[in-house]
Amino acid sequence: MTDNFDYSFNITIVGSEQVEKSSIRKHFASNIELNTLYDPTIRVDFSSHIIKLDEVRIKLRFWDTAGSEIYPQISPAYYIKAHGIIMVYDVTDLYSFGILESYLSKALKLAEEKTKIMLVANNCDLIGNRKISYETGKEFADAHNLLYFEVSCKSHEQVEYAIVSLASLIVENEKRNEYILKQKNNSNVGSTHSREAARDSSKCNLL
Ligand SMILES: Nc1nc2c(ncn2[C@@H]2O[C@H](COP(=O)(O)OP(=O)(O)OP(=O)(O)O)[C@@H](O)[C@H]2O)c(=O)[nH]1
Ligand SMILES: [Mg+2]
Repeated sequence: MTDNFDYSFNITIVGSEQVEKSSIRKHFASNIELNTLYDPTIRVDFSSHIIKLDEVRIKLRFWDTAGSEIYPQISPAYYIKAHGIIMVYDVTDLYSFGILESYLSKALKLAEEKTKIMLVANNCDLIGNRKISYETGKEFADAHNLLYFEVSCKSHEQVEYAIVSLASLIVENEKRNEYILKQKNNSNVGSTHSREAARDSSKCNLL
C-alpha cells in the first residue's frame, strides 16, 4: 500500500499497567487473534495504520505508552502533539479506573483544546470478574465530555468501531477548522480588496 494520505493524526494511548493498551493497538492494525502472552511496553511503542473514511485517507500514528510506574513519566509531548488521546482501563481492575483522573488531568492540562479524548473500557469478555459497570464508566465519560466505548480484544468487540469513531471525530474537527480558516482568509482578502477599491475610487475622484 502506498503511503498517500490526506490527514495524519497522532493518537496517544495511556492507562495503567496491563490494561491492554498494546492489545488494542495491535488488534486494530491487524485484527489478529489476541496474543495471551503479556509483553509489557517499555516506555513507548509505535505503529501506524492508514484507514479510509468516505474517500478520505487518514494515517493514524499510535503512540502506545507504558503503564508501568517503573518507567519515568511519559514526555509531555505525547499529550501536546496528540490529535486524539485514548485512555484505557480494565473493567476487572478498580485501580485502573481510579487512576483515570490523573491521566485526564494531564491530558486536559497539556493537550490542545481541540484534542479529542476517548475512554475505553477493555476486558468486557471477563463478565464474572467485572468490577466497574457500564453505567459507572459512562458516567465518568459523560461528566468529562469524553467519547466512551466498552471493548474486548479477546472477543473482537468494538475495537475497530471505537478507533474509527475517534478518527472521524478528529477529521470532522479538522475540516471545520480548515473551513473557518478559509473563511477568515477570504474575509481578510475581501477587506484588502475593498481597501484597494476605496483607494482606487478616491484616485478617480481626485483626477
Ligand atoms: N481476557 C482478555 N485479556 C486481554 C484482552 N486484551 C488483552 N488481554 C491480555 O492482557 C494482557 C496485557 O495486555 P497488553 O496489551 O500488553 O497491556 P498494556 O496495557 O499494553 O500493558 P503495559 O504495556 O505494561 O502498560 C495480555 O496478556 C493480553 O493477552 C481482552 O480483551 N480480554
Ligand atoms: Mg503495552
